[in-house]
Amino acid sequence: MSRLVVISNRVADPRKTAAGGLAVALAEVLSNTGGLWFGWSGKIVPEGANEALHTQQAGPVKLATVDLTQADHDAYYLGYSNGVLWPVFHYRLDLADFDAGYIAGYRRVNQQFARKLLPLLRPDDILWVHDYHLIPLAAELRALGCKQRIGFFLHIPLPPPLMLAAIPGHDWLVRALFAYDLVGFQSKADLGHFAGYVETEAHAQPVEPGRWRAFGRTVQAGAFPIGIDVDEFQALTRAPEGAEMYQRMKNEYSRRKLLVGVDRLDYSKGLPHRMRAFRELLAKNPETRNSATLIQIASPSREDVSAYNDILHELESLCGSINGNFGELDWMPVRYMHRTVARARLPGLYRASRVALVTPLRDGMNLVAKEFIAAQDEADPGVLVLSRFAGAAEQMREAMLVNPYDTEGTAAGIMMALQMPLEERRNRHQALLQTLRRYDVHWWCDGFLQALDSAQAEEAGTSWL
Ligand code: GDG
Repeated sequence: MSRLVVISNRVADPRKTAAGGLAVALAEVLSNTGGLWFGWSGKIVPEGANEALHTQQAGPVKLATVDLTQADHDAYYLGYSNGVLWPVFHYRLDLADFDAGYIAGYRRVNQQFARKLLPLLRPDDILWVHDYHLIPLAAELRALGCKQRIGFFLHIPLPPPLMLAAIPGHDWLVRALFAYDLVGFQSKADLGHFAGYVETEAHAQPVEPGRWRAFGRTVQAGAFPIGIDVDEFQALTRAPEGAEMYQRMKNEYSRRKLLVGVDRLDYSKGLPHRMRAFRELLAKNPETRNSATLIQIASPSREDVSAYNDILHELESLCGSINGNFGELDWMPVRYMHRTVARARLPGLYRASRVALVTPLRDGMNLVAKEFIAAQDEADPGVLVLSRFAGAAEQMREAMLVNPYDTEGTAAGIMMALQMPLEERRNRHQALLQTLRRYDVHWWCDGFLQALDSAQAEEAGTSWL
């Protein structure tokens, strides 16, 4: 059997729990198959001291990491990945900083990754590259003679063609995708944007369904919506820490309905919009005052990117004003935490909540929506209020779908969720759980790897860069 090699910006020890969607999913995949996981160590070292390769065996998985210099980190990670690709791919052209130096650093780090990874590869390895930090990695590997199968999965959305075309060098970026044997997206909408872009901007021809020809090469692309490990998450819900958290929350909120939000503090997650909708709910429905509490966990993220500081201040000011205006001596409407909560405690919190607010302005998928459904008590389940702009909305049609830009509409959706009769809650939950089970993380992983395995071998002799 071929060995699986996973490459992503950050590498996490699969024996420990992680807080990011991608890390959680990849740890899961690799602990099942074994293999090699390659990426950045998370360390920044002085110029000239970044040649070392660190390796470590973590159960069945070998971890291999490299360090970055400050200049590389600033240009590749903060600059191009999180200052250009993240905002534009989340439809925020206004937040993008198209500094010309960033792309050079992005390309440089992808070249370094390719050069350091190549000697570790075996001829029959299958490579799976993850996310926007590493789009040109296959092209760099191919330029060095790598012949192995390489797949790419984009965890974040792909924007519509004209928005993608706003990125200086966008054609280079998309051309780089054609060095992969398979490109996977989270949703049909993202796949549609890819097809739209390559057909209009690159004059690509669809050669068969899901396969395009351009730049002298063909590429297979498909939608592979990521899922969670439902059994593992439910076991976490029943485990002592999950059960204890559930009981504590149930006791504390016995007279009130609990609403919950769990997000990285990121402008794509729509947190200020969510707070405005919650304020609208309290203002328009006096019966919710003193009877509904929103716990919002906003785990710290990318604090060295300036747009993240702005969102932090906006959110803090909104939470403060809601509590100031509506709070009473024995009740605060919002409990806001700018901290990371231990993973073992999340399922209990989800299960004790009547409503989850998952209202991103744009999101590749959103795993919190799926975790919330998995953690519910089937006899008395809570309701998921879900943004139609989360990739998850394509699959989770029985959630209470809302438009987060519409404050009144979202507040009305939250109100309906709070008042939803038991039978309707059960019916919706049952349908959602069934989909969640069918399209879980194993389905995602197996589906992608099988498609990669059968993706047609490519002609040699293409010039990559
Ligand atoms: C990217 C895409 C896509 C959050 N706060 C805490 C915590 N979390 C965990 C959640 C969940 C994960 O982090 C977040 O996953 P999401 O999917 O919601 O979002 P991103 O991090 O933006 O992930 C996303 C995903 O990749 C996978 O493809 O779905 O669209 O943006 O698992 O539970 N975990 C702990 N403490 C926290 O405070 N322990």
